[in-house]
Amino acid sequence: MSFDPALVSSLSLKHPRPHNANFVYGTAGFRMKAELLDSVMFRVGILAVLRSKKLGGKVIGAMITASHNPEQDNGIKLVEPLGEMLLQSWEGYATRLANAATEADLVQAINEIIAAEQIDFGKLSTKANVVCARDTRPSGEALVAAVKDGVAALGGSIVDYGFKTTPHLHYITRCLNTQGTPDAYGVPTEEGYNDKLAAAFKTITAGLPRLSTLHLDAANGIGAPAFKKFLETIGSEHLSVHIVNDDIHSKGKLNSKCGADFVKLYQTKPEGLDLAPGQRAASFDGDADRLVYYYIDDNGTFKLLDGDKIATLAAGFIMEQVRIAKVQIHKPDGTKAPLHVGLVQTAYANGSSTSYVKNTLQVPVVFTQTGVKHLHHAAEHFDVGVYFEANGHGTVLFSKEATHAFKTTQGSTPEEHRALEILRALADLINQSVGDATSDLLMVEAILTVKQLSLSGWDKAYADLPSRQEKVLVAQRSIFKPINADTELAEPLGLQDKINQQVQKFNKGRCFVRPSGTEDIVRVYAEAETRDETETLSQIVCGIVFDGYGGVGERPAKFKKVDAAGNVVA
Ligand code: G16
Repeated sequence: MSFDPALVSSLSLKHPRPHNANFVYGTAGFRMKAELLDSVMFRVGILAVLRSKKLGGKVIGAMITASHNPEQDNGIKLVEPLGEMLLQSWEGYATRLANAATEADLVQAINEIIAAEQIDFGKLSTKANVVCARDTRPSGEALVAAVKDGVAALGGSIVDYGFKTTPHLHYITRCLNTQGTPDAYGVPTEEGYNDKLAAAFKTITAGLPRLSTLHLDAANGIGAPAFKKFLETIGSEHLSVHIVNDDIHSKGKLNSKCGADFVKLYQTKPEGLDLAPGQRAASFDGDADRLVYYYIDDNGTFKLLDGDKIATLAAGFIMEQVRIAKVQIHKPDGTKAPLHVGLVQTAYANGSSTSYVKNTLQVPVVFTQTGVKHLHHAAEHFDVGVYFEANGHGTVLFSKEATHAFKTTQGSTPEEHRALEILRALADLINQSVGDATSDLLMVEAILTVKQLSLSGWDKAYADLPSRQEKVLVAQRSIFKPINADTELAEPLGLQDKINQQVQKFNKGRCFVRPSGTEDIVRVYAEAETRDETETLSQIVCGIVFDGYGGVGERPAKFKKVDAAGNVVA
């Protein structure tokens, strides 16, 4: 016997599975009301041990967070050794374990995974190693205890890093797995992370005039204390950031009318921040892996610089530095080639941003399903792979060949030396393991400092098409089956035709419907030439979904009603 089923069963009895629950490993792991999660946490602890065993004892991360969701929710996602999200082929195992109906079924599920993955469980030399951390949610402490029980049930060892941002845990996991190797990523602590990013930021901005103070809305989450510590490390002479929404102790404040998701969805400033025209502002989400910027223009209009704008700023800047430094990739056959730059987006990317990337930056764009786990892998195919979701979640990946070229290229002019110095520092500044609000903020601030660019100056690159994202509450979101990188629905049959029929009535109209993988809702995204058209298209499609496909709760009055022929009747 490779593990002790009696120990698994006895510990599992401490974490009973709720009756009638159906758990699914979604866009970013398991995420739901915290009170339903105890058994899931225990079983994910088990899975983390199996994953570590499969990988010969490599460290696996377990992050307990529900990121942008309200405070009563929580969740867990597993982190691969180099900081990526859990391998997708293992998500099915997570779902299988979480739904095992009895202790006997749980033991059977573990045996199935061991057999399917040919894990040499009895091999004593491969001790399983797990690290965990959590955001500031009150439910986190008990849920961490359940994860620890799960790890203990299979004899693994776990180190608890306490309160950390999601990107911290991804960074620490990668550092632990690479230390002592040529790919060593850094010192596996929050201090190590802060030191690494601060040094890179100082290199890029050395000797340049400072930007005005940035007002940072930390969503009343873990990003607040984390960024305060970062500011202590870097020193106010290098970076001026004023943090608001930093109350992590008062109940109910996390992500409430603040944070990146709120600002992006409602296209307005968060509560708790007085924003005057000309001031610069940004928001993190609850676990500090998303970032959006914004300002009020001279006409008093709120202007959002979302993930699309961050991606285009980063891609444009890196390409410029690569051009100045004349960096080329050394191919195995001894020849040299230009760096292959690409951008990865999802269906939520504003149509104007995609046109700008293709036509002005002349960079290829790849579309994936929603979820950074999908974008990350698509970005790995480029030497410089820029990936961002419009919601502000993303990063830039440099291939090994690209970082090697940055290190070995010998510039011959002061401009070339400077561009090389910037590229080398960017490779340290930008988190290579996952989308990271702190690292992204520093990247944006560094670029704006080098270019001495204001937020309105940055915003001028292209004008967003008006867009709207709505949430529709339905009885069963699982009936909505997206295809074609989330741009269309295969099911429910007939719904896509109804959406298409409406979209073609609007100039530059685009609209899609997809079930959220993190919230119990369906998302409706609409885009059109004018704000009014966008609003109308959005409310028509929301009405179609609500009325015909299981809308629950009070029907929002703004949703429009259409007749059988697709004409708006109210
Ligand atoms: C997570 C994922 C993101 C995704 C977001 C919303 O973000 O990591 O990639 O865009 O959920 O997903 P959905 O539309 O399926 O609800 P976070 O910041 O909440 O972890």
